[in-house]
Amino acid sequence: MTVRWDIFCTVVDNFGDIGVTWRLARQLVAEHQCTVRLWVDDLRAFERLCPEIDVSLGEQWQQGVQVRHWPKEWLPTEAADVVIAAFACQLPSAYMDAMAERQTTPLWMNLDYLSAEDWVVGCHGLPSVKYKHVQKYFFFPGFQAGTGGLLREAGLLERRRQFQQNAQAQRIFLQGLGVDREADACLISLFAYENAGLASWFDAMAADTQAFHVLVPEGRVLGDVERWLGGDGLKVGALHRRGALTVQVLPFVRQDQYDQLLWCCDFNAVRGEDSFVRAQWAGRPLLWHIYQQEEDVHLEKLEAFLRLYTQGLSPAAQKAISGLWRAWNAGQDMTEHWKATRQEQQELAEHAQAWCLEQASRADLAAALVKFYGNWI
Ligand code: TRH
Repeated sequence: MTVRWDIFCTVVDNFGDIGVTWRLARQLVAEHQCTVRLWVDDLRAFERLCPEIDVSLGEQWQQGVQVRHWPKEWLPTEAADVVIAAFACQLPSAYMDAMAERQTTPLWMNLDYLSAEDWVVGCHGLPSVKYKHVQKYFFFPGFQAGTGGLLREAGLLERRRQFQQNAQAQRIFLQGLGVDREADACLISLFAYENAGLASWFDAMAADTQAFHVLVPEGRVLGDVERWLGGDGLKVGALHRRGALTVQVLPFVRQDQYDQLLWCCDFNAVRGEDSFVRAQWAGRPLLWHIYQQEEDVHLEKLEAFLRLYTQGLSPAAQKAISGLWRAWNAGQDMTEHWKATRQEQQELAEHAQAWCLEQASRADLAAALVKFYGNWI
């Protein structure tokens, strides 16, 4: 008998909530033979990542996952064996009753936000609140032993390695997006929130002797890019050249294509949670724009990650990458930090590979969830 899972996702903003839950749902089906319903309240956000989604349907199958539109008026539904509330979303009260009424009590978990902070290890797997006799548990993704790990599909790194070794496959992929890569240009992807530091970073690249080609998928940072270009209307595909820098806006691609984009690039600027993890699996140096939270709590998360990530780097490389990330997240001048990062690029590139392998030596998040359930029953 397959285990039935219900994953609940409310799209708060952006694409991280649906990005993470969609990835998890597919993996549970493909690799663990689970039966998965994914309840999503905003199918339009989902459609951006997976264009096959029909936003008019209450129920549809996508890649083996039963996708359910989470209606405002909840209809009576039988609870599953395992229930995941992603990012502390509130389940419908009638569904919680259904959980409590089940003959076999389901395992109820909150899939939390990703953080490298130390306290995560102590809290992962602990009981949280109870509804009637149904106990909820905290499940924390993370980078350290003792956490729930990171989402990583089976064979991902092998697929990535093959793609990165295949210049022809990369060329075809990029051409499909309208990108012609010049042989000596450093290719950079840029996915970020609005950022006041962008102009100084672009200035630094434009003034360099090395050529840069920055690919910007449509999104929130485009306003800053447009301002830097002097109000040149940005059209998808068009090339904008300033000195050594070429800027090109890309369409927002489907989620699996975004991986390939990261794999093609020498350096990836990413944000939030899911793209941040995917850039790590790309094995290339990265720049993280963390999701801003009230009272600057995100800055502690940034520092916690930097502490882990920069271990083993030379002091110069450590200083360069930490300085770059801090400046980017404060919207400050990037010029000197970018220069320093360029100087350390060889070491940072090797380090990105080593970090990726170290993280991949741990159990992935889907496997850890399945194991948690196995231990629990
Ligand atoms: O969109 P985000 O900023 O999401 C954020 C964060 O997850 C944040 O932690 C959370 O609190 C907030 O949402 C609500 O960044 P993230 O997490 O990287 O998600 C983006 C998703 O979009 C990811 O799955 C990759 C995908 N993507 C594509 O599919 N195609 C694209 O072209 C791009 C640029 C991204």
